[in-house]
This record gives sequence, structure tokens and C-alpha cells, in this order.
Amino acid sequence: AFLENVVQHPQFLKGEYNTSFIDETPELFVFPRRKDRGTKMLTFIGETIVNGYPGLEHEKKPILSTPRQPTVNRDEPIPSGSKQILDDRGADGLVQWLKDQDRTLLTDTTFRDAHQSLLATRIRTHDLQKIAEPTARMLPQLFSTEMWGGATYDVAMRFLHEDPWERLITLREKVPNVLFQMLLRGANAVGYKNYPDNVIEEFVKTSAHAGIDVFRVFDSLNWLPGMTKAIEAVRNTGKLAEAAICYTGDILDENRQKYNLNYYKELAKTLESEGAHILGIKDMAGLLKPEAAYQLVSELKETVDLPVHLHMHDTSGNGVFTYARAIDAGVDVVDTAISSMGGSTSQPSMESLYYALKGTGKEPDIDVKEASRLSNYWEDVRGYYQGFENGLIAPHPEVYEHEMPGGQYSNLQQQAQAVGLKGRWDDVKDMYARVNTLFGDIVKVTPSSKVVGDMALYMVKNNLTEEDIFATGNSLDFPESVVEMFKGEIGQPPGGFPNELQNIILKNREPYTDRPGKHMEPVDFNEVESALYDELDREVTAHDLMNYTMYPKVFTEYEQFKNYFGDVSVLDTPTFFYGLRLGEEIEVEIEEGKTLIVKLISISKASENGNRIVYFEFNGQPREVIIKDRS
Ligand code: 3PY
Ligand code: ZN
Repeated sequence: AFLENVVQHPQFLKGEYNTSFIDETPELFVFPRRKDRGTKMLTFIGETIVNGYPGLEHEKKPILSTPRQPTVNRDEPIPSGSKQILDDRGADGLVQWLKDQDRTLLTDTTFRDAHQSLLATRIRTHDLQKIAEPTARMLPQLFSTEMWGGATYDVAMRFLHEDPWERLITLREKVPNVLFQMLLRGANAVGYKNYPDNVIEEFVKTSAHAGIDVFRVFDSLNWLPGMTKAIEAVRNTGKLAEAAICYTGDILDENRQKYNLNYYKELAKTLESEGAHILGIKDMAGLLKPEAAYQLVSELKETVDLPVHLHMHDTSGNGVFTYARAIDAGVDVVDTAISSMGGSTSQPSMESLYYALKGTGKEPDIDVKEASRLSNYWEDVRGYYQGFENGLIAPHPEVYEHEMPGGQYSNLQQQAQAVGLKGRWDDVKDMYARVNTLFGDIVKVTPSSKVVGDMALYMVKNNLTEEDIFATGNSLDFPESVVEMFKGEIGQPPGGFPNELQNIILKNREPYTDRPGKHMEPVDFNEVESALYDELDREVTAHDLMNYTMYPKVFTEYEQFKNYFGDVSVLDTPTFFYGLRLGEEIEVEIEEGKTLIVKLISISKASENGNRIVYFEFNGQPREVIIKDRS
């Protein structure tokens, strides 16, 4: 869609062409045409000025404060940390070191889950990389930095027009001392469906090579066969396999014993025997209550001989309380976010937890003042992304009823809006819980959470009740994701799917009950490589191969976008989202030591065919681009 051809050429559009046009612009007839970097960039800025950024209200660029950068002495060496322990002692040595620690260790999720859950995953590498090295210097005592995986992978290409691998490599250079952690959705890798086994293997190998040290592996139905290949692949790289149990339900609720203490203990034992280095407890919605945390962690520590790493979301407002009780029970590591990016659907605040524990001997070994200085930076950066805030500005204890993961709340809200259910959000939340019951009470986390969400929207939209599904289901066209899940394509829930419902949803199709990966042909990477080489007309990297294998359409569009608009990751975030104000001048560093100066001079009225001319000054010279006004 972004590919340009001759009829979109600015001169052509303005009617400034004659017989020499083709002679003077032979490059137009090589497809795709390569423009200079400047024109590409001005085209993107012009596009944003005229049409806005997709998903954001098209409004005048707000006045935003420049993020407060903490000063650090860059001449000093970066202090060593957990990464050096892994590199020196290997995975088992690292595990032993973990077990030897008395203080609570922290994972900082600010670079991944915090913004996935608060800001629709939109934080750009541009803003991450500026604070990466200061973070390495100011918080070298962290156990890990979660900075990759989950939704960041596809959002990077899809919405931010940047390469997720470049993020990983750039950050790795700046943070040589703390373990890098990613979220891996088991057989779904960083996607929404199962991939062939050799894709999982290749993906893990490539990620480890690019800089990931800790892989938190989970399955969206807590189905072990969905995790085993990934765990094995991680172990083969010498990195850390953190196998996670997804926590759902309430072990304290006597009326709801499908997921009871025993269930989690059995799962933990199995994960240990499958080779987990660390046991993760992944409370993706924030349902683990303080007393439940105490009991769960105590029992799991008795059951397995692994360090326990707890992840939760602070949606209910009870997060620090839950962590404090988990720490009483001996949890080894907990996930927190820098305070200005913490709380609510994100992780509990790092500094709040520190102060809560201070004086107990269990407080994390961090310099809390340094964390606060980092928080200033994030507070300002967060302002850049205000258009993506999820609207939850207070504790939301209702999460104990609907059980929606922190990362899903705002997404589903958007989806509801898109299908015309904006005014019925309360119904959607209520239906989400009812669908969970209808499905037999399943674990809800990407991608199973999306299936529950899709079904909830479908039922609300069509005014269907559970009784309607059973009475008229044979003639209903269920959402594709629902059909796929009931076919067994993302695995099996404990106890299987409810039979009668499964028959209704699948009509006459047979579900499978074994591993979907078994039914998939391995991907022939040589073949993909040569096809991609033809398509991209350039060297194909291991990273291109992964991007394409996992997200063929998203990757292809990203490449087309890059051909047309160039590398937009160099732009500052306010310009990226809102363009320029009249008369505003910015500097863009396109590579080290090479800066362009861009100033917006004026914008013409739309012509009859809807085109506007955007006039810039570019390094002091007048330049213009023609942009179609799509409003
Ligand atoms: C993801 O899979 O992206 C998640 O964050 C699940 O909690
Ligand atoms: Zn999470």
C-alpha cells in the first residue's frame, strides 16, 4: 500500500512534467523507487501532519516536556551484575547464586510488560535506548530486565515500524551487566498460534544469540506439551529456562477448586522434571491474593528445589501486599516496574516495594534514590504516549471477578469500540467472566485470553446468552479463534474442553488432543531465505527469517513501509506521533555524527484531488512533499 509509483511523484502530481520527465527521473521506473533519506523522512512527517498517526486522535502536537535524563558518569566502567554471573558460572551456577541470596531480588519490567499493560506496548526503542545505559549504571543489582517478547515483537513492526531485533541488540550493547529476560509463549513463541517445532528451536537459538538470557516460558492453557519443546530449546542454548505456571482462580475459594494448591504443586513438579532452572509463577491478571501467595509460595518451595520467581499485575491495588506475603514465604525474585510506570495494570512499583520492606532485612539491594531518578525520566516519557493510556486511573478490584490479564484490558476495550460496543463495556466485562465459565474455567492469557475476549464480544454484539449457544449453536458462525481453540490448535485445558460445547462449535470437525506441532511440517528455512531474497532484493538475515516466518504479512508491510518512508525509528517520539507545529524546527540524528535539521514552513489547502503540499526547510533548503489528505 505504501509503494510509490510514477503517478504519485510530487512533480507529476503538480503537473510539473514534460517529455523530459521520464529521462530525468529514470529511477521511477525501477520498482520500488529509492528516494533519498531526506525525502523519505519528510514524507513520513508530512503524512503524520496531514493524516495523524493511526490509533491516535488526530490533534495538534501537544506541548510535552523533554524527559529528565539522570546524569551518570559515563567514564566509569559499568558495574558488573547478574549477567557476568551467568557468563562465568553457567546456568546452574547462576541458579545456585540465586538460591544463596537473602535479600529479595527484582526483575524490572519497565522495558516490556509495564508499557505493554499501560500503553498498548507502544514505547519505542528511541526512548528505551536513551535510558538503558543509565539504568545499567544505576540499578546494577537487578536480577533481570524484562525487555523483549510478549506483544513487543509484533507491535514493533506493526505499529512502530522498527525491527524488534534491533531493539534487542541496541539495548544489549548498552546494558552489558544485567540479565535480559523475555516472555516466550511456549509453542506460540511470540505469536498467537502454534508454530512448527523447528521454528521454536530456531527462534530460541537466534534470540539467545542476540542477547536474551532468561526465557520465561508459559503455555496459555498451562498445558505441558505446549512448553516442553521451548524449555528444551532454551536448555540447549545454555541460557536460563524459567518455566512458568499461570495462576488463575483463587486457591482460597473453597467453591472453586479446579485450580487448587495441589494442581499447582503437580504442575511445578512436572516443570522441574522437564528441566526448568527457575519456577515462574505468572499471575497475568493479578488474582493472587496475599494469603494465597503465602500458601502457594510456601508449598511450592517445599515441592521443588528451584528458585521461585513471581510475576503479577497490580490491577487490584493489592500488589505490594501480595509480594510482601510471598517474600515472607521465601520467594526469590519478584517483578516490579519503576514507579512512574508501575501500579494499576502494570507491575507493582519497585520503589514502593522497597520502602515497604525497608528494615526487614528482606528489602532488595538497590539504591532507591537512583530508582527515583529513573522514575523521573519515565514519568516524562509516559507523557509522550498519553494517547495510549488505558483509562484505568484507580485500583480496579473488579479484576477478581472478570480475571482479565493486565495486558488485555485496554486491548479488548479497543476491540469492543471497533465493533461498535463502546457503550457496552460493562456488558463485555461481565460476559468475559461468563464465557470463561462456559468454556469450563480456563487459564486466560495470550492467546487463550484473546479467544475468551473474542467470544465475549461476539455474544454481546449478537445478544446471545449461554442458553442461546446451546439451543441455536449449530447455525452460529463462531469467531475463528474460538473454533481453532476448540479444535485443539493452541493445546488442551486441564480436564479437556466441555464436550457438548465443543461439538456445537466444531460442527462435524474432529479436534486433536495431541500436540499441534506434531501435525505441522517443519519450515524449510533455505526455501524461505531464497524467496525472501527475491522479494527484498537484499541480503536476508537470520532476523528477517524469523520476522517473516512468524509474521509474514506484518513483516512484508514493514519492509514496504521502510522502502517508502525510510528508517523512522530515528525520529523523536512527539514528532513520530504528531509531526511538527508550524515553524517548529527539530534535529534528527540519522546516524552517529550525522544530523538533519527539519523545519515546518506551511501546509497548503487540499487540492481538488485531496492533495496537500507540505513545505519544509531541510538543512536550510526549501523542500516540499505532497501528501494525500485522507480525512
Ligand atoms: C503476553 O503473552 O504478551 C503476556 O504479557 C501475557 O501475560
Ligand atoms: Zn504480565
